[in-house]
Amino acid sequence: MSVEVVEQENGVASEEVVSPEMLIKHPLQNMWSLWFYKNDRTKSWEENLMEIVPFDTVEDFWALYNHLEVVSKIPLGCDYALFKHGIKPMWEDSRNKQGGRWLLNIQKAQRGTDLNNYWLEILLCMIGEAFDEYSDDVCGAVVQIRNKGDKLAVWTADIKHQDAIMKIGRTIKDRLNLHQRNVIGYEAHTDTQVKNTVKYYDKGTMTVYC
Ligand code: MGP
Repeated sequence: MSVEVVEQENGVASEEVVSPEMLIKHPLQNMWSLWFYKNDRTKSWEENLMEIVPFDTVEDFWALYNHLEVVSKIPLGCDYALFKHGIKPMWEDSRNKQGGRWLLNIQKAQRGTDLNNYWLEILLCMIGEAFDEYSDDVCGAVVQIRNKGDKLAVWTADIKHQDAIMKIGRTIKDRLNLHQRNVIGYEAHTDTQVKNTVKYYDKGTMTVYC
């Protein structure tokens, strides 16, 4: 127990007993940053990318999450991204350069039903380090609101780390409890930049081709 001095309405200071749990926030293993991509055609892609705020406790995560618009309500063409603090949500960052992403295409009808839950579950997987010994391979996650269909992606550090990639992909699939119709595929950022070539593919049981 600790004692905190509080000032009462009449201006008189008095002491109140506060339990330690009320004072200590619960630390996360990593510090994370939330980013917003604003779809402003007068600016370059990089200029549209804004870091909102870093956080490293459970309480600060929820304060931020509850303060923000849910993803299904942000404007078309915009993104949210959550990355480990210090990694920018872009291909060019040195910690993304060798990597790729698990990509989940969301059907239009799912924006109103599944998208917010999927994004929250991915956020919780990330800050909760749900990928066991492979959590270090996770760089971040992105959700994109698009007319042609929304997209969710988890970015990993290295396309050569096949065990990490498969564990991360399976965990996403399990935690999101994906419908059979939601197929996820892994692609290298170098391929995304020139146009999508899927390297690992999920067909019920996740099989690999590359
Ligand atoms: P996008 O926003 O990831 O997907 O990329 P969208 O809008 O669905 O378009 P599509 O091309 O996948 O059909 C759109 C464009 O944003 C890309 O073609 C790039 O010009 C730019 N862009 C996206 N990312 C993730 C990056 C990045 O990491 N770095 C740079 N320099 N440009 C990027």
